Amino acid sequence: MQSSEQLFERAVKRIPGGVNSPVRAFGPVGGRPRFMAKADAQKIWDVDGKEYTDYIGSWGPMILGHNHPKILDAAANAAKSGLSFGAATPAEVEMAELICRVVPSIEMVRMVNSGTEAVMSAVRVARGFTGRDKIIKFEGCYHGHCDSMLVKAGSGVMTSGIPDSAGVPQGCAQDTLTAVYNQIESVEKLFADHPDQVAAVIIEPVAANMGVVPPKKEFLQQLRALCSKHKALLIFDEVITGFRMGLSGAQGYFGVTPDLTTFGKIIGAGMPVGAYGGRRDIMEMVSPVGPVYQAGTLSGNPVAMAAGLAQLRILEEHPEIYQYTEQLGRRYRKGISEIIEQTGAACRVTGAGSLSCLFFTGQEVTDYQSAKTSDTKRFAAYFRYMLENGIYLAPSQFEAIFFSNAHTEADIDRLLSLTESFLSHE
Ligand code: KE4
Repeated sequence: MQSSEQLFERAVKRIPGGVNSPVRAFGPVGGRPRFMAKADAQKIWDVDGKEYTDYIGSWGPMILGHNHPKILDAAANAAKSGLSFGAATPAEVEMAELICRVVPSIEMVRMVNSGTEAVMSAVRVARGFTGRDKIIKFEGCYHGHCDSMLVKAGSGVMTSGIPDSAGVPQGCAQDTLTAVYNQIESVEKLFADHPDQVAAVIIEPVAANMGVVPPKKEFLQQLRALCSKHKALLIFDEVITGFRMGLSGAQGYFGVTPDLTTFGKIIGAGMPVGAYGGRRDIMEMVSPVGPVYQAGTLSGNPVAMAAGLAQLRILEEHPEIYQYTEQLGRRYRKGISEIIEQTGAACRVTGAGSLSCLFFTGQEVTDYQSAKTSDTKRFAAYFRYMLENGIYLAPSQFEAIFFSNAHTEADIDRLLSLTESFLSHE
């Protein structure tokens, strides 16, 4: 097999940046991406045969680790009966019933093929249900790449959004308003400035795309109350937190009930799956029952459903997995706090459950602006040091560390000792 170098030389000629998703390109950390050949449990091997402990886990889906035998068997057996029919199948009913059983806020759910598709559809349903156009999102939260979510805060004078990507028309961006994470006042102001115009507020209940920024105490509860007061829908984007913070996700962990929820990642166990769901009266707006159109050739794909169901059934049968993965997260955060104390390093550690982040800044991180005070050059040096020592972290300061049921306490302790070595000598 060719080396990562050789493969990358070929890839860049035929794929933009040589990758099929930008974050994989190692842009912020320098060097060239490793091309991966195989993974198992908490390990991953590149095409050059180098072994790493994997703390990306495909960006969240691998909460049970890679190659769980029951998941592989389920997908393989389903594949033998046919890869896709474009017709209703029993597995889709099983999946819908399971999600509705374990996530109390969800009375109906529609399967799609990615988190982006789930968010795009949920936003459309919210607009169709309320008859309103504006959506409030939070600076630093990422909700996939649909046009209305690729919008950043307008300059101080502008309250409506400005495109955060070429190709997003102002006509679209202007209906997306941006608030500040953990600052309820910023949301109150947007509602006041746009009375009866806001269809929904969408939030990552634990922000994990600006590094990991948990919600301040009561913030989610305040957001819930504000949406109810203004008759706007509250959308929890649980593409990362869903089935990771617990069976009923962050909404169960924090005890806050959204009107709509989006899922991805874990519900597909590594196969392309997304979903959106919520209150029955809202979801019955969706075609073919209601006037909001949404469709997909491979939605509810039988192989993807089989893999996702296998993973969710294991999580439902073994909820102790959540105590274990949270304990790994706490072990990591406690260890890092002690290392920061001992070394005096200008770092902050954040996290919730099995999600964590090491910020290379001395400031407390509570939102996007404070996250951006991180020294990304220091992070890049840390990333390269860890990679050389067989630790595969997200190649960006503004992502998460994902702990899984396959990681061990010894893995965490090695992650901590290597981090201490780096911070002691940087
Ligand atoms: P996908 O379309 O990538 O399946 O999901 C989009 C999405 C939606 N909502 C949240 C909260 C998300 O984190 C994501 C995607 N997460 C990134 C990682 N931070 C995916 C990795 C990538 O873009 O390659």
